[in-house]
Amino acid sequence: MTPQHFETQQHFERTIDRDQRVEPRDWMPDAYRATMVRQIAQHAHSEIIGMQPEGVWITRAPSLRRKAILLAKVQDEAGHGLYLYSAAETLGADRGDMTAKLISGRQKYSSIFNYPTLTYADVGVIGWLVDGAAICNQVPLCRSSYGPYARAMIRICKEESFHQRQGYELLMTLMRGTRGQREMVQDAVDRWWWPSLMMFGPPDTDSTHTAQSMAWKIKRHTNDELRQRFVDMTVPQADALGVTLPDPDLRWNADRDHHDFGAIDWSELKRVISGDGPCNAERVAARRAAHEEGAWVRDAAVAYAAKHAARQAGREA
Ligand code: BYC
Repeated sequence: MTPQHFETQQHFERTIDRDQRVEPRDWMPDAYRATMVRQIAQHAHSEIIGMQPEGVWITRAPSLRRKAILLAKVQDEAGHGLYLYSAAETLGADRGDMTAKLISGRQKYSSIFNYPTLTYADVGVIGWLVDGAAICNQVPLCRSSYGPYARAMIRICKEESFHQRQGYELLMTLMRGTRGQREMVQDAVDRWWWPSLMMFGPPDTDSTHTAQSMAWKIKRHTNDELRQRFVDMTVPQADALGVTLPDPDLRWNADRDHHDFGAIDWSELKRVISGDGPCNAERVAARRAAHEEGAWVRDAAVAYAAKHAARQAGREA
C-alpha cells in the first residue's frame, strides 16, 4: 500500500467514524462504491417500477379529486427515481446501463411491487402500509454515510410522509362508507400486510449485506429492527382505522415492550425476489416497452444537444 493510499483510506475511515459524509470526489473502497451503487440502483428501480401498480388506477379513479391526488403521487415516485439515478451517477454508474440491468433482471427492485392492485382500496393500503414501511426504512437513510444518497432521502421522506397520510385518509373515507367499502379495505389489508413486512428484507440471520453496511453506516438499523418498528407503529393505526391485521399471533408483549408477530413465509420472499412473484413478468415487460417506446425521445434529445453544441461552436468561431 502506498503512503498516499494509506492516507486516503484513513481519511475514509475517519469520515465514517466521525459520522461525516463521504462525498463523490472522496476516495472510497471499491466495495463501498459497489454496495452504494447496488442499493441506490435497487432503490431507484423500485420507485420507477413502483409507479405501475398505482398508475393503472389513474384512469379509473373514483373522482376528480382522487385522480389529481393519485397523479401527483405517481409523479412524485418518478421524481424519486430520478434523484436516485442521479445519486448513483455521482458514483460513476451509468443510467442507461442501470436501466439495461433492470430490464434484463441483473439488478433488483423491491419485492412489494410484484403484487397486483385489485381494487381502489389497494391505492389507500399502498399509501398506508407500503409508504409507511418505506418511511420506516428510509428515515434512517437520511443519515446514511454517502452524502448524495442521504440528501436525496430527506426530500423523498417528506414526500413519502405525505403519501402515507393520503393513503390513510383514503382508507378512513372508505371505512366511513358502505359495508362493501369496508370489506374492500379489509381485503386489501389482508393481501398487503405480509408482503409489506417482507419489504424490509430477509431476517438478520440471512441478510448478506447488513453487517458490512452497518459498519460503513450506510444502514443504521438491521432489517429485523426496522420491521419491528413498523409493526409497533402500524398496530395502533389499524385499530384507529377499524381493520384487523391478518395475523392471529400479533399481540403486545409487555416484557419486550414490542408487539410479537407471526412467522413470515420467507420462501415467498425468495420466490418473488428471484422473479417468480404474481406480477414480475408483467412489471418488467411494461418497463422494457416504455424504454423501447421512449427511444425516439432520447435520440431527439441527443440530436438537439449536438445541434445546439454545433451552433454554439459556430458562434464562438
Ligand atoms: N425486495 O443483505 P440484504 C418505495 C435483496 S420504494 C427485493 O438484507 P440489503 C415506494 C437484497 O438486495 C422502496 N430484493 O440486503 C415506491 C440482496 O440482494 P443483492 C424501496 C430484496 O441491501 C413507489 C438480498 O436480498 N426501498 O418506497 O442490506 C410507491 C439480501 O438482502 C428485498 C429501498 O430500496 C426486497 N424487499 O438490505 C410506494 C430502500 N430485500 O442486492 C413506495 C433502500 C432484500 O445482493 N434499500 N433484497 O442481489 C434498503 O434499505 C436495503 O437495500 C434493503 C435490503 C433493506 C431493501
